[in-house]
Amino acid sequence: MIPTITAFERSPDRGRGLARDMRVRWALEEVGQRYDVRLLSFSEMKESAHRKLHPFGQIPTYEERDLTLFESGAIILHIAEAHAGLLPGDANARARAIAWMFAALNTVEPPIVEFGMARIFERDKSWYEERQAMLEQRVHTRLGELSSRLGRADWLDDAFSAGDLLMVTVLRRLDGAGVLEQYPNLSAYVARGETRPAYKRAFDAQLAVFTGKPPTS
Ligand SMILES: N[C@@H](CCC(=O)N[C@@H](CS)C(=O)NCC(=O)O)C(=O)O
Repeated sequence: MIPTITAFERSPDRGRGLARDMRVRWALEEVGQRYDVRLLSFSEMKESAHRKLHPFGQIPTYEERDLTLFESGAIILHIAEAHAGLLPGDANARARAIAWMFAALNTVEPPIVEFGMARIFERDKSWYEERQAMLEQRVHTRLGELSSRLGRADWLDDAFSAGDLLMVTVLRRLDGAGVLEQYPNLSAYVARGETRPAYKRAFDAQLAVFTGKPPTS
């Protein structure tokens, strides 16, 4: 049975692959699993029919037979456990890859999201500049640490895993902020993720929703 995910009918990022359905699409493409997409308007996301799938009225969700999931990390963990390709076979390496999934969502994404949200919603506040400097510093702290750990490696723990998939999508949220560029190895890491064929297929598919034109790949 083909799973169904939900995505924005009209993504605020204009198809730049920053909405969180992108990471689920990418995971499905990596494991070679076809999927259907149900598009939702902002008002449909808040209706009770969708809240039965997602208590917070957000995207993405994932439906497969009698299973419904929300939270992109949980969805990707489920996909990675059900298919080969996103988690190593060795038990310890698998546990470390899952630790990187949590690190991406729990340690690196929060300061990046807060920094990004402030740039969108708080620019008109009198305290914007002062607070933004503090938020940017928090992002730099995490990026510096991540950059040191990655060093010259291609991926966070040997082979590409769901941990890298999530980390790349999280770092991409800094697109246009002029921050990631200060860490050449992290910029190269993101670019490495973006050149994966599965990434490109996922990106093209979500962009096609916005442009209304069929995907090129
Ligand atoms: N922690 C959740 C976050 C989900 C989330 O914030 N989704 C955004 C799109 S990327 C959304 O639906 N925003 C609309 C809203 O919150 O009303 C996850 O990783 O799935």
